[in-house]
Amino acid sequence: MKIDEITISKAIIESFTKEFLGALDVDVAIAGAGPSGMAAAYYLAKQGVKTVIFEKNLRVGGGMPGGGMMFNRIVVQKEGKDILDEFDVRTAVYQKGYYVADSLETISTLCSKSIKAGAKIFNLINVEDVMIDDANRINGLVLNWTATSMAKLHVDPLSIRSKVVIDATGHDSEICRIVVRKIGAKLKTKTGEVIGEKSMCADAGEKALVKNTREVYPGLLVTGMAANAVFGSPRMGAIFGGMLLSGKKAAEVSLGIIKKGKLT
Ligand code: 48F
Repeated sequence: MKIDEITISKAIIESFTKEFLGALDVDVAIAGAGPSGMAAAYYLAKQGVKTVIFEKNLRVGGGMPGGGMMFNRIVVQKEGKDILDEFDVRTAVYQKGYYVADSLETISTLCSKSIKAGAKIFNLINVEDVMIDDANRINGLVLNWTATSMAKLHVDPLSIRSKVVIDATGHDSEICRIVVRKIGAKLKTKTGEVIGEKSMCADAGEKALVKNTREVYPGLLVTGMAANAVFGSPRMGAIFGGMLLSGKKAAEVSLGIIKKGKLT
């Protein structure tokens, strides 16, 4: 068989376009393909929930591949290890209660398993705004190519609709900041604003993370480091159990919102 370049181009364009069209109206749209966003996507997709992630970078993974200060290892506690076991990611006991994993094995497995469970992940797409209904409830995302934003080209975006949006954008909590800035909305935080993360305290940060994983504005959930940043809790560095547990909880909360919506 002689390989034809145009057939390759058609295969890519048609396959991508079909998948992108399928992502225009979903149950859950997640901004950010870091560990928390991909864990959330995995647990949602596994339950048959139509889930899509938009990631602005070329590669998925957020802060996980870098491990701690570029030593590509992550640490998890017992609860995190249980999740890694479920994903079939290998861990080694370092000492009682501390488990070490390869950050690249972990992130590539999270990515692979969430896609195989049915989640769609689109990289190189920046979430630049949210979509709102008449009551200012968030009901979708506004997207543009990252390259367009980087080049500061004046190109209008496209929009997708979703029942739930999850901000999984990490330390910057970009989606929550957009909501405060553009809708003038009050978040369900003490100040109504993004409070901002506190300095490193791994124990307190990990403990606060799952509690902070919740609906912060109608239609908008926070997960991962974005949750601690929004609610003013500490950062925790290269311990990642909380990120996985937070993603799992974000999936459960989303599911609850979707089910409630179906009843009304
Ligand atoms: O930062 P990130 O890994 O967030 P996370 O899931 O995990 C945090 C840890 O990596 C680490 C930590 C552990 O203790 O503190 O920082 O909470 O992943 C966030 C992803 O969101 C993408 C960003 O490129 C990254 O891959 N992202 C950020 N803003 C946008 C976005 C945006 N506007 N549109 C699309 N993707």
